[in-house]
This record gives sequence, structure tokens and C-alpha cells, in this order.
Amino acid sequence: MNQILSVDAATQAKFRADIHRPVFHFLPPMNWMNDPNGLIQWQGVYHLFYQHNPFEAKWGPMYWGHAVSRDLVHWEHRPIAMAPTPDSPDEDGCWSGCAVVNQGVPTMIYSGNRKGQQRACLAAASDDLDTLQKYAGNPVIAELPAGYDIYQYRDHCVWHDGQCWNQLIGAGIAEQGGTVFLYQSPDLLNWELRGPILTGNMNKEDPLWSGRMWECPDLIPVGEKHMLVVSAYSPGEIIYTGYFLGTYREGRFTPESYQKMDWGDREFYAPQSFRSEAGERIQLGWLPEARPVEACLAAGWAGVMSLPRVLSLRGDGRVGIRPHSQLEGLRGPGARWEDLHIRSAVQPLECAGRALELHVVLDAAATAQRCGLKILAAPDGSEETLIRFEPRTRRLAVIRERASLVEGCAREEKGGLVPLAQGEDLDLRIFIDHSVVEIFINGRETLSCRVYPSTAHATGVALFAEEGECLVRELEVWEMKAAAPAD
Ligand code: DQQ
Repeated sequence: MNQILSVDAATQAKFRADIHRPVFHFLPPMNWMNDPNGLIQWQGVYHLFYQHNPFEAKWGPMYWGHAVSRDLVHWEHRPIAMAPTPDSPDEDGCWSGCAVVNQGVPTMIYSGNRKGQQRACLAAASDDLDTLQKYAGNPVIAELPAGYDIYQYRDHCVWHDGQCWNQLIGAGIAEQGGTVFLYQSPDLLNWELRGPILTGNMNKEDPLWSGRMWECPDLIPVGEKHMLVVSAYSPGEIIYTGYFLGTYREGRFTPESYQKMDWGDREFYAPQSFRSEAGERIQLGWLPEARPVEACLAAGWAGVMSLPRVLSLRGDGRVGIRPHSQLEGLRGPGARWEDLHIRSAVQPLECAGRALELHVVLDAAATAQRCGLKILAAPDGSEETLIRFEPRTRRLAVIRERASLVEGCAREEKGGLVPLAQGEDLDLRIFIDHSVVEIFINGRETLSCRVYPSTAHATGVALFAEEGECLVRELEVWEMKAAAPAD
């Protein structure tokens, strides 16, 4: 498996004709992808590794796919970087992990999967990161934490604090809930358990149920605070990714708040972040499919990477999330409108497409009961996705009831309450990429989900207002250029 997956001409043609396959989001040459892994910028080059089943468009034996980029937008596929080794701790899969630089050597810490048990393993990278050499002494942590009734245990977040290496591992404690264990080490090889930095409560629904275990923990310094990002998991089911905002000190995380990382729930999962050489905190997440497995197998691909997001702590003490500025380089021809008054009507716009960026500024004090945009809309209304705002309640949602005529695609709405300040407009940046809709809401929240319109002409965009009026102060639309490298 030391070659780049070659995609035959017939499959390439099939992918080009596939109206659901994104063109400016990253995805592997073919077959299955899930979590981003080993994110790092090394000697100027961004490296994205990812959970990959190279054999089929469904989850299975996990390999590490690999791609490189100079701008986080145009990615070049590299050979598969890691495969399971028979009779070893990762014989059944190389599961998720992260990258650090150890004495000048980029090094991966990942979960080796053997007979349903995951253990921390190490692999050192060549200078171009194309080759990952597994440590002969794997696993580096052989036993589960003693004294805890562990329900699942895997995934890694590692950093050096100037004195020693710190490693977080996600887990669940039976009858309690998700937890994150802290270990420390002088050399990445010998680890000592320090204990949980935070444990959830699976019997608590408020403010959100946080699942039975936490996958893919990520501790992120933002300003003078920390985000602790965890992906909530329940037996056999991914639920959503949440984050605690609080402070991390001496092995304890003290949360001040907890909320969803993205309102798409399971449709944005297992994100990982890294610090770029320019000092930005960049996060990528997995956008799973929301259609039946059979549809993925027939399509020959499954799983998309989110756009690169920049995280920060804003002046108002909240987390800021914005699309990386490099994405602006993908903008093609555009159009701009100002002060559009929509009165209990649908106003089609002279723009259409499956690869678009829209920027909408809407007066949040509209009298309409519901207003917003229709996208991926067929002229006869048989298929359409609504991005709908209710000024009275401030709820923003993506309505997928009629997004697709195809059976089995997700139809439930995704949404949340936009925490707008007095007099603040609703400000949306919306990225549409075939089956992906990614929305950045007032630079603070995101909503990502998948839609699968089936008709070739379901490309329309319209503004609408129901039972009243709304004012769109500003609307900008750009056609987005394809960023995917030629397969
Ligand atoms: N995916 C990996 C695990 C991780 C899960 C396996 C999250 O390491 O917990 O493919 O999606």
C-alpha cells in the first residue's frame, strides 16, 4: 500500500458526473474517510492524515491516508501512510491519533486496534512525512487505567509543556460518563497516569447530554482560556461534538460552559486542531454521510473533510469560529445586492449552482415569522433546502424535509438559537458544495450538514419571508472554483 490509490478513468468520469461529490472540500481519491489525524504544519507544508478504508466506501480496517497542501485548500494526495501490521497491537486498524515534533522528528501517537481494544502506539515520520516508522515497543501504554471501570478508551492529544510530554486519552467510565485521562512522560515512551482532567455525567441532560464516552479529545489554548473538545459517543453511535470552555491548570480542567461545537450534531464529528506556523489555531472535522450505506457503496466514496476553521477567543469572552481566509482564493464570479425587502414572498435570485459561497446580512428584527434562503432548489419546488431564521425566537435551522426525493437521506432539521446582542444583525457565511452545507453564524457558531438533491436542476437560490417582511441588508454570492486535485 505504498502507492497513491489510483482511480481508473471510468471511476473518474463517474465522480465528475456525481452531483453529490464535493469539489472544494477535501476527500480521498476514493472509498471511505472519517476522522482527521496527525494534523501538522511542518516546514511550511500542511499535512492532513485521515482515517481511511481504501477498499470500500464504508468503515472497515483503518489505514492512515495522507495529503499535503501549501494553503489548506488545494490538497495533493500522497501514498497511504500507515497500514495495520499483522500480529501487532494495530493488527486490526490504525485508529485516530495526533502529531507532535519530538527532537526534530514529526511523531504520531495513535490508537492501535487489536481485537476491539485500543492502545497508545507511536510512529516516527520521515522528513516528508510520507513514511511512518512504527515503534518496535508498541504499545507505549499497555494497560487500562487501574481503579476505573473503563467503558472504551482511545484517541490522543499530546503536547510538550516545557517540562514534560502530556497526553490526553478519551474514555468512558461505566455508569458515570465520558472522561479524559491525563498521562505524563519525559520521552513519549514511558507514561505515568495522572488521572482524569474532567469527567462528564451521563445521567445529566442539562445543558446537553454528553454521552457515555468521549472520543477524540482536543485541549486547545484560546486566549487566556482553554477549550476542551470531545466527541460524545454512546454504544455503537456517534452523537455530536461538544466543547467545554474553561481553564486548564495542573492536570484539572475547570469548565465554565459546555456547548455544541457545530449544530449539525453527528454530521460534524471527531475534529482535530493544530497551531499553524503563523500562530493560527486551525480545526478540521469529519462530515459523515447522511445517506444509506448502500448509496455510499454505489457512489464509491463516503466522508468529507470540513473546511479549515480558525478558532479564537473573542473580546466578549466567547469562542470565535471563522472559515480560513485562504478559501477566498476559490471565489469565482460573484454578484452583490443591498437592501432587499422581501414581503411574504419568495424572490428567486439570478444565481444558481452547487458550488457557491454566500454572505448574507439580515436584519434580525424582521417582522416575518420565518425568513431566509432556499438553496439547491428545483424550479418546480420538488426539491429544496431551507436556511430558515425565526426572528421572534432567533432560531436558525436547516430544513431538509424536501432536500431530496431520494429515500433514506437525513431529513430532520438541524439548528439552534443564535445568541444575538441587541441590534445585532444575523450574519451568515454559507458554503454549498454539492452534498455539503457549511454555515458560519455571526463568526461564533457553525452548522454543517449533508443534503442529496437528486434532480440535475436543483441548483436555485431564493430569498423568502413568510407572514411578514424581512430586510436583507447585504447579499454576496460567489461561484466557487474546484480545489480538488485531479485524481
Ligand atoms: N474513529 C476512530 C477512533 C475514533 C473514532 C476509528 C471517531 O479512533 O474514536 O476510525 O470517529
